[in-house]
Amino acid sequence: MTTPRTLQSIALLALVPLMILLAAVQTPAAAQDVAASAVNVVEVEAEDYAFRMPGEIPSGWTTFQLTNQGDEHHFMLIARLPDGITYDDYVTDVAMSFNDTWYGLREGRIGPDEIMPLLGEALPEWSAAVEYMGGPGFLAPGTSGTATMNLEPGAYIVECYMRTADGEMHSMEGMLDPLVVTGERTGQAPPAASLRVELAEEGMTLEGRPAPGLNTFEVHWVDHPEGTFGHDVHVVRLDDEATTEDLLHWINFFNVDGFSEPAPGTFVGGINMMPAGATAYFTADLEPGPYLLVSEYTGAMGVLAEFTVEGR
Ligand SMILES: [Cu+2]
Repeated sequence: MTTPRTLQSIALLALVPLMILLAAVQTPAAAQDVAASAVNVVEVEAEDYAFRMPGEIPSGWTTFQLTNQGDEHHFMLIARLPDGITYDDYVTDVAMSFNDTWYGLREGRIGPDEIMPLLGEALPEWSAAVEYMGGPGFLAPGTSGTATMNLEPGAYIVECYMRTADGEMHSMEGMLDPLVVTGERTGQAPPAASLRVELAEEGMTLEGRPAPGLNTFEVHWVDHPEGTFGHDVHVVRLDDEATTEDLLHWINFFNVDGFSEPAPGTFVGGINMMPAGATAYFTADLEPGPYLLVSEYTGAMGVLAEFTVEGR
């Protein structure tokens, strides 16, 4: 499959400031696991526009089960804040700066090539040390999926930045919440996976054959494309009339008509970006038929893979 060249958008370079310290996964804390085989599932309900979830969870391997009870697609990006930085700092200094920049783009006051310099001036230095740590990817209304990541204790935020029909980011409408990860350990082991996705600068690969029903994907971030925000991965079944180009246009945040309903297909699972070197997991419930794996980040070629689920 060919990725349209038109999608090598320089606009996506805008997010470089936040990429700089998407570095190694942190060294595990010394705390003892409380129960070697426990499964720690954090149930999260997404509505238009709010997350319903606990405000405090243990650390270690954690499975987030996101169920979309709204009428729009939602996702849940998790990010660890640098030491000493609070939720309020993030809202005021990062989320609002992005929102101002988004308004400028949406209203035609700035072009995509102006975003990076503007954000570079607007964002505080500490924003480069925010660590994006996964979370369930896009899920269509009525669907549910999990993402499993190894989280260290700390102050986190969760957010969804899909956009409403009026062009407001869901994060600004209520889908931006604090989350505390405590020193207590979950004791959960990483799940078994029959499929493996590698996300690298040169593209995305899928090993294994997805089957009808629930599939567990292991995802490994080899590296992120230079000068980009970084990869995530989402499973989507395209609508009959939609093309791959429609999908890549929609999933580029800096296309003003993207990231909002109607989506060009049904997203059924995925995981948001993580640091290079990280490994994490997501599940997707699949029916027979053709699917695409797509990364939100379209600043580099080749971030697509396709597969077909054969009938039983
Ligand atoms: Cu949302």
